[in-house]
Amino acid sequence: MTFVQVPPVLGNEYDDDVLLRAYLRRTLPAEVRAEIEPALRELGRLSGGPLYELQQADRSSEPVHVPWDAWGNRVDRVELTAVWREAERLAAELGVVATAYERRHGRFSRVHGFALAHLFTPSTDIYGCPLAMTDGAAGALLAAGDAALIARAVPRLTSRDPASFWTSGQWMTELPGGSDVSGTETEARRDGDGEGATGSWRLYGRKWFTSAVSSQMALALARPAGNPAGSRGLALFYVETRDADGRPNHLVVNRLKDKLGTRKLPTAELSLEGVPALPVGGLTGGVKRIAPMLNLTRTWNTVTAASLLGRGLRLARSYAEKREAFGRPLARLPLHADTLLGVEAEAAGATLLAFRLAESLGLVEAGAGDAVADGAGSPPRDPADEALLLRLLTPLAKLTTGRQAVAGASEVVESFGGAGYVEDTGIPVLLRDAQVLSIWEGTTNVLALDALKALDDAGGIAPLRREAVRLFARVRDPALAALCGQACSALEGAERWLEASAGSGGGDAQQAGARRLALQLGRALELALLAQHAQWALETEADARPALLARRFAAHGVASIFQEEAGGRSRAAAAEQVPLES
Ligand code: MFK
Repeated sequence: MTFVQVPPVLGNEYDDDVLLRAYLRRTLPAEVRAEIEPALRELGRLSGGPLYELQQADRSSEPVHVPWDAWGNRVDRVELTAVWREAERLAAELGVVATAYERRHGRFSRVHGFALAHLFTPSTDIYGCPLAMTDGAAGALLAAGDAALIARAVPRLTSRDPASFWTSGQWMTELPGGSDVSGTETEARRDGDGEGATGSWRLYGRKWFTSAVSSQMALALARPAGNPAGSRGLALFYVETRDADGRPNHLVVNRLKDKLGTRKLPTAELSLEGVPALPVGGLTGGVKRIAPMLNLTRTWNTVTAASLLGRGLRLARSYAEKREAFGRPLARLPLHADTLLGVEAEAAGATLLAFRLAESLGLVEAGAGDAVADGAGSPPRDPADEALLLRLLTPLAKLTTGRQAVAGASEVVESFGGAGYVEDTGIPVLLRDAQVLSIWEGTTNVLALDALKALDDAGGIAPLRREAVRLFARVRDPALAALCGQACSALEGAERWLEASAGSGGGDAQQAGARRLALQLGRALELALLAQHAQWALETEADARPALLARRFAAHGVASIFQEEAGGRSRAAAAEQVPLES
């Protein structure tokens, strides 16, 4: 019989996610884990089974923009793919967004919500994008404190009933810029009576990238007529995309974007032709008011990067177990096994950082201290310090994991050989979709600059140093302690560089090094988290694999900045190593 290849298969995506399960055993109180585990396991079954099958069967379909109906009416309908229609219903029923707002498990509610998202996202064709926006919109509206807007939108955004569940879009990017929104041309004009921030407004302008146009509402940046130029003159507005009769609400969908990846996601170009809008929180300071949304979507981006890496890895391992070459399954070929170990180490670092970010968000939102600590015996966390840490972790985690996802997805595709390059295996999409994670919601460079600002506000890296000390507190294994030393050197090197570059005027030199500084901080944190987790796994479960992953991650390198660039006198202690992303 002619030889045929065996396709990769997935099992229960929760049961097979060894790291996620170990992390939850380590960090969640037993009663919380017992309560949430059945739903996670059921989602794991769906994600590795029926949803994955539907995703493969629906592989080549894409959303369709229907501008006109048969009778000449402008309808701007977007017909979604089968996976997206299913994902919309399931996301509501499973409470992928709602969980964090219901707070049934206090400070653990964010870890719970993101564990759901982690399992849900890889099998739903980037439906995580509207969910991220929905979470972000609920967060931004709650932070702005407008009672009427909160009452209208938040119950819908956090509903578990598919019939009343709303998703939100985010309308920022315009032709003058996506990273730099200061040139925003959309104008807000007062509509009828009202003074100050009260009363209705209408928006006029063109939005160049809006995600996702199928949403029922959006938060948009616009410049109230008469406001000054620049980003300070922008305000944040709430809009509903359809009128009471379900027609486009004074907006036109010009076209859907023809993108490299995330092709199931209907990203649109819009013309706003007097969309009714309500100011969120005031008539200036729009960037500051949309920041909670940006930070939440960046957190989703981080979790998604870890999820896609894990999914790619499980597919690659499944294939490697069965595909034979040179007389053995690929998994038994030392070089193939070593290559996948490298991806696993990066995925593990990304996953632990993503969930540390989720922990931090949960702690800050619950306004709680951390009396129980994290199961690894580390000292408790101080709530005030946690808020500073969260502000720093958000851009660092997003940019670090975004680059890891792209590099890791490329390696996964390559591990399939030619099959990974052929569309109907369903593998190439992993790489195409991963590429967006380092672009949208702030590119690596924009987030590196955001991290610089956050470091400035926090007075330096002290919150990160305190976190590292906390993580290292119980690491006793000599090999793991050496890794902690490497992470520590990288943090100290970063600190010296920051001080030296500030001392020599900051400015261009600091900006030029910002990306490498941020990656060094992000990777140092990942290494510290890997070492902490590995110590716990050795002691509690006699499992040596996390220690192997930590060593492998460290061997890829952590440091990437040099003191000389900032005018400093000494080289960063660990700067001789080149990081994976360079
Ligand atoms: C499944 C995955 C989910 C992801 C789905 C995503 C799909 C969405 C498609 C898109 O990509 S939408 C477009 C995304 N666009 C961006 O993310 C914008 C990227 N650019 C930035 O983030 C720039 O840093 C920024 C536009 C915010 C800079 O604008 P400005 O006007 O120069 O802001 P500035 O002066 O730095 O900050 C203004 C205020 O906001 C300051 O506060 P003060 O007024 O009190 O000084 C800042 O501290 C505050 N701020 C800015 N960024 C913040 C923040 N506060 C907290 N967190 C932040 N991240």
